[in-house]
Amino acid sequence: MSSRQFLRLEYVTSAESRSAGWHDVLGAAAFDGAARDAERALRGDGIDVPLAHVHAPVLGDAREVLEVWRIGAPTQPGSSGHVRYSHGGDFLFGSVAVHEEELASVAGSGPRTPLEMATDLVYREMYATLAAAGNPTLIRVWNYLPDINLETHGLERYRQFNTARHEALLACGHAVAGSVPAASALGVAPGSPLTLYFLASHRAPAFIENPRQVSAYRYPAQYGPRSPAFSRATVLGEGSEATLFISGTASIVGHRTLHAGDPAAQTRETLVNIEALLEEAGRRSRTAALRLETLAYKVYVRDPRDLPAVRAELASALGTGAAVLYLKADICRRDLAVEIEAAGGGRAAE
Ligand code: 3EB
Repeated sequence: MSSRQFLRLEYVTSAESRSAGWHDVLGAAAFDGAARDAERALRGDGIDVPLAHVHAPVLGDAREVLEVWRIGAPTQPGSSGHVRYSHGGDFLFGSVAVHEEELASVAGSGPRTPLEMATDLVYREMYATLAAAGNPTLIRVWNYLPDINLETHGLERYRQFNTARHEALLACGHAVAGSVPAASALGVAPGSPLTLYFLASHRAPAFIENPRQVSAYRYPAQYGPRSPAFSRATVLGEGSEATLFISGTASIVGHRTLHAGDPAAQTRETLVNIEALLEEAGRRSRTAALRLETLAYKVYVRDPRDLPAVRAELASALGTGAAVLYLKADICRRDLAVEIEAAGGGRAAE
């Protein structure tokens, strides 16, 4: 086994990923219409790599519609329930998708909504996968669900999701505050399945909170009956080997939304939040190598008409060289127009 493994994130086309080879790809996510292409490329090459299909349209002129995670070491695929996963070196990547209608027909669904049942199922299957793999620590989870802001059964669907996630974590014996993974939760195309992908590591990360924000797991009850169980960021490793995972970050200070109706100002506030997380993560992982320019970004924009304003703010903060993928997705609060996540580290710039 090589002495030091790295986790590298790239946004590429499936042709680019194919020419780089699949041998050390731990997992990938495909956006919008890219999934079929990617699936065909993988099958054509006889490759078994977990591929999450995220039903969010790519905005702007990007052709890079595959998010690829490489580890620089061989990987071993597997599956468990609805989860497809790959294990390699210190890392595990998994992908799982479940249609709520699949579960709605289950007899005696009781007091739970279809989304709550789907969330319960995917979280339990994710934790079962991790338990069977020797219990690596969950460091990053991406959650995509349709109609995130729609109210059904008397509760907004994002809040239903939070309720079920919180209860599944407790049921599986996991913390719901403190040592919880970094995460994103976004609304995707109506009719698409609840889709998760996740990264876990046999090395424990540091869990990072933002001093400008109330921890999401301490949000007051006005945001829903169960608080969202995620950390603002996690960081693996130290010094030049640190890899940072920044959760979906928005224009929230304390627990309140700022700049409702002003996407440019929301983008600036979000970048201030990300800089605060970089400073915290740098302190915790003893490095100055984590900088805005060394990260790769996913930017979720609710209304595509806001793209020029959002993009202008990012260009002025990051320059034009940074890797940024823009996606159309609904943010989990109606008054939020934009949400930004990021990942990378010293090695990402290589
Ligand atoms: C926020 O700060 C914005 O529920 O997993 C960001 C990242 C948000 C993750 C989640 C929600 C989640 O509260 C929303």
